[in-house]
Amino acid sequence: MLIFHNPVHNKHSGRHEMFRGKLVPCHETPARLAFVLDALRQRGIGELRVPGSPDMDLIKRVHTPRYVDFLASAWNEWVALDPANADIDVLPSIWPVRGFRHDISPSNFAARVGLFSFDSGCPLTAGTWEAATAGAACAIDAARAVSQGQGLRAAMALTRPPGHHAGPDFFGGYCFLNNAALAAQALRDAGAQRVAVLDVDYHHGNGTQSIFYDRGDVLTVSVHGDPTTEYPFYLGYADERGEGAGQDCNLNLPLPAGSDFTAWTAALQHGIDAVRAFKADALVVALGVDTYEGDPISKFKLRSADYLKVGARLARLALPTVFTMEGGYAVAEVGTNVANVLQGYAG
Ligand code: OKP
Ligand code: ZN
Repeated sequence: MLIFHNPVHNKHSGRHEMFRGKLVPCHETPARLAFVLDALRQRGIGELRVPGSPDMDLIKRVHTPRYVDFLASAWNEWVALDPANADIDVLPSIWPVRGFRHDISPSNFAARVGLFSFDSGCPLTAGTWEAATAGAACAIDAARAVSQGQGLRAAMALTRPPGHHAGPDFFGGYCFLNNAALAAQALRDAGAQRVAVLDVDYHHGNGTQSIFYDRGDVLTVSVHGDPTTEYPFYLGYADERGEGAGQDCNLNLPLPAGSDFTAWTAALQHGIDAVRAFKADALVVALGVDTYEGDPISKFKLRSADYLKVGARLARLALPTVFTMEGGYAVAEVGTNVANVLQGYAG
C-alpha cells in the first residue's frame, strides 16, 4: 500500500479553539500524525511517499473558487490588519445564518471568515493553506495511484488537518479542504463510473455529504454519533437521502453515544452492503479513529484490536480504495489504531 504522507502537515498547528466561552488547547495536533507514521514504520506497513503539487483545478471543482481564493489569502489578510496578529490564530466571530445573504463577499475580513465557516473550534493559522493543499495533493495522488490498475488495491492519504467536515465553501470541525471528496472526484476523473465514500469517523461527514448531495455518481455513507447529541448537530440524520440526481445516494447511519463495537460493526456492515448495492467501482474510506473507547471528545467504545476487524471487513469489498486520515484524538493510541486498520485490510 502506498502511503502519501503530508510532509508539511505540522505547519498547521492551531493554538486554541473556542469551547464553553473559553479558548482551550486544540485537540487536533501535529503529534497525531507523528504517532501514525511511527506505528507504520515500526510495523513495516506500506511504502511512504510524498505528494506532488496540488491540482488546483480539481480543488476548485470540489470547492468553490471564491472559497479557495479566500483560504489562500486569509492568513496574509489577517496579518495585514495588524502585524501583532501573526501570533494569534484566526477564529470566526460572526456568521450569516438564515435570512442573511451569502452571495456577497464583504470586504471586511471577519465577515468573510464567518461567511466561509461554521464553527469557532477550527483555528486558521499561518501554515493552514500550505498544509491543507499538500494534504489535498496526498488525497489526489493516492486516488490516481489506485486508478492505475497495476494490482495496487489501496493507498492512503496520511494527512492533517482532516477534511470531512469541509464543505463546498466552508471550513469547520478542524477541516479546510475535503480530502475524501477530492479523492472521490479524482477517482471519477480517472475513469471510475461510480465511487462510494464510506466515512467511519465518529462525527458525521457533513462536508462530504454536502459536496455530493445532488449527485448520482458518488454515494456517501457515514456511520457516526447521533447528531441529536453529537457534533456537527445540524446534519447527519437518517432521513437525509440525497436530492435530484443524488436521490438515495446518501446514507446516514447515526448511532447513540456510548455504542460498542457490536452495534457499530452492524451499522458498518449496513454501509458496506449499500456500497455493494450501489455497484461502486472505487471506494474512499474517510478513516477517523475517534470511535476509540479512549477518545477524549467522542463516545463510542471501540478497542484497539477491533480496528483489525474493521480493516478486514473493508478489504472484503475488493475495490480500489483510498483511505483519508480524519479524526482520532487519543494521541498516543492513534498510531496503533490506524495501523491496525491497514494491517487488517492487508490481511
Ligand atoms: C473533527 B473530526 C470538542 C468540541 C468539538 C469539533 C470536533 C471536530 C471533529 N470540545 N469540536 O470529525 O474528527
Ligand atoms: Zn471525528
